[in-house]
Amino acid sequence: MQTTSSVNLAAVAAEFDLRGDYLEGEPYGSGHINDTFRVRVTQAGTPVQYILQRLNTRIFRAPLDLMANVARVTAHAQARLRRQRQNDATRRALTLVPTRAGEALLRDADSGVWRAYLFIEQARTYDLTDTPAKAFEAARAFARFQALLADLPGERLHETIPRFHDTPHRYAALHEAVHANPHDRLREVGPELDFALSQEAEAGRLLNLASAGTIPERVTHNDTKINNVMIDDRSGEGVCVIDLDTVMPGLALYDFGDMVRSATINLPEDSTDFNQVRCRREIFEALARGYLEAADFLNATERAHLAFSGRLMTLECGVRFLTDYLLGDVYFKVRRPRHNLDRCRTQFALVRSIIEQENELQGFADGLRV
Ligand code: ADP
Ligand code: GN1
Ligand code: MG
Repeated sequence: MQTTSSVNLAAVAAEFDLRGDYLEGEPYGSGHINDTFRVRVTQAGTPVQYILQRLNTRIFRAPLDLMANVARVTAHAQARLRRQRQNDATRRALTLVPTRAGEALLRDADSGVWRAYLFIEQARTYDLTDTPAKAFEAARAFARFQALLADLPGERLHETIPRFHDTPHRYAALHEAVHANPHDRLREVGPELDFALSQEAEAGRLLNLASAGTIPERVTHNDTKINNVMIDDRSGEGVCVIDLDTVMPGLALYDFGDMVRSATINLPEDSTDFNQVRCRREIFEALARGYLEAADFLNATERAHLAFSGRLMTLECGVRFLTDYLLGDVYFKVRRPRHNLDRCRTQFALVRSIIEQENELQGFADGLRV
C-alpha cells in the first residue's frame, strides 16, 4: 500500500466524476484510521474542492457493504432534509460523488479503495472543544443525525466492524494481547493494566441493559468524536455530521458517551501531561443540553445512563489504545513511540475524573428531563 505522501492524487481524482480540471491536493484532517485528502479543481474557472478518502481495508474488511450503508444513510438524510424544506441539504448531510463508471467506490492499482464527497465549505472540525457553545452544537447535530435516521427504511445496516462497542469483547482482546505480549511491552504498562482490570466489572453494563430489552437498538453513528461534526464558520451551528463508516445498529448511549470522551477532556487525546487531564463539567452540561434538545426519543433508562456512558466509552477507548500498544500499534495510526500508551493514559485519567464527578454530572442531566 502506498504511503500518504506517495499517492498519485491526480490519477485517483481523474477516476471520479469531479466537475472540473484538477489543480492540486493534499493530506487533510487528523483521523486515526483512513487517509483523507482535500483536492482542488477549477470548474470553468471557479475553484471547487472535494474530499477524497482511501479506506483502511485492514479495518473495514467489507468496503462494498460499508459503502452500501453510507449510500443509504446519506440518501435518506438528504431526502428527509428536503422534505423538511431545508434548502441546504448538501451542506447538512454528506453527498457521495460517484466514479466515472457510476460506482460509489474505486479500487486503485495498489488495491486501495477510494471514495469522494462534496466538500462542506465554510465550516470546520475541532479536535479540542474550547467552548460550551461548540459542545452544545456538536451534541445537537449528532442527536439530529440520529433522529434523521430513526425511520431509515429497509434491512438492518451492515455491521462494518462487528462488536465495535462490545466492551467485554474489547477486554477479551486486551487479555489476549497481555497473554501474547508480542513486543515485550507488558512491563511498561503495569499501572495502566491494573487500572483497566479494576474497571472490568462495569464493562457489560449497557449491553446487559440492551439484552434485557431495557434500552433499544437504534441506528447510531458510533464514532461521535467531536471532530466528526462540522461547525459552521459564521453561525457556529453544528451543520453536518461526517465520518459515516461506523453508522450501524448500536445504542444511543455509545454516541453520547463518545461525545463525552472526546469533548469534555481539557487536553489533547495524546497529551503526555496526563496527570492534568480532567473532565470539564461545563462541557458535559452543554453536551447534555444539546443532545437532549434533539434526542427526544430517549427512554428513561437511556437518560439515566448519560454520565455512565461517558465513563464507559472512555474506558473502552483506553482499553483499545492499551491493547494496540501491546500488539505493536497495528490499528491506530501513530506518529511517535508510545503514542498509543500516551493516548491510553489520557483516557484512563479522564475515566477517573468522570467517576469523581459522575453523580453531579448525572444529576445535571436528570434536571434537564422534560
Ligand atoms: P477519519 O475517519 O480519518 O477521521 P473523516 O471522515 O473524519 O476521516 O475526515 C477527516 C477530516 O476531513 C475531518 O475531520 C474534516 O475536517 C475533513 N472532512 C471530511 N469530510 C469532509 C467534507 N465532506 N467536507 C469538508 N471537510 C471534510
Ligand atoms: C478512531 O477515525 P477516527 O479518528 O474518527 C476510531 C474510534 C476511536 C477514535 C479515538 C473506526 O476514530 O473508534 O474512538 O479513533 N475509529 C475506528 O480517537 O476505530
Ligand atoms: Mg474522523
